[in-house]
Amino acid sequence: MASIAPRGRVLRVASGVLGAAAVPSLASALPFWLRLPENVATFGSKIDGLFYLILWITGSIFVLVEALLLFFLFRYRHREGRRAHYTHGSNRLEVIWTIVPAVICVILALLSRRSWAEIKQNMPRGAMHVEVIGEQFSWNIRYPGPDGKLGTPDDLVTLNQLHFPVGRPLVVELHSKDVIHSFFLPEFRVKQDAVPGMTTRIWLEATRVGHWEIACAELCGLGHFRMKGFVTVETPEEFERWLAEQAKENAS
Ligand SMILES: [Cu+2]
Repeated sequence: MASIAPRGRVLRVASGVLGAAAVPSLASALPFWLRLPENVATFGSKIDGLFYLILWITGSIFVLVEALLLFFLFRYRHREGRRAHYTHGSNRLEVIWTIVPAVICVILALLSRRSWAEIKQNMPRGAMHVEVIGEQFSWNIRYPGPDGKLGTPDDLVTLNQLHFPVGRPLVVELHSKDVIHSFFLPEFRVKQDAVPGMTTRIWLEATRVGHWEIACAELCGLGHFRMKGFVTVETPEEFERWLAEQAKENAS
């Protein structure tokens, strides 16, 4: 039996493959409808690298399998006088096509482990916190008021307007009032379910100022199509000014 390469070597080889997949020329070789939208998240390139790697692996297998299917359809088509014969299959082939995908899945899991921990498990320090509550069919966004703390009487609430400063991480505490929604910011590579009765924390950080949209990516009812919000990333000064305006409006 062939010896199994040490884990370090497997990871090095796999990292090389991942690096190659992240090369923009490979991504730009895809037709425009297969390319991802612009990335404005600090961790976005890591997700894109994994995404393109998986797309190339699954895409190549798909093309190979479909080509073989067409080939066998043609090669063994019905012909007068040709008799079909019974075959049980091949145990060796069964083992190979079970083990190869399993190994690919394990390599992908090892490759994405560090990014998963960084993006999904460890919340950054010094982040601004907001609370986002999905409800049929809008996003309620709660900001800490002048005391800088969430969950106090001076909190500010906006409807469908998520503002935050560039260059500082934002932690979103996600809730839902009614059914499952999905907080989707394509340009920030964020898509997270908002589940009733649960608090889910996610974080993101913008690389530039700009305006983008929030979508709901979970079919949540008849008005799902109009459950849209807006993201505004601005300079810290502009953000403070906007927050002060909101506080004034809330007070009046
Ligand atoms: Cu929804």
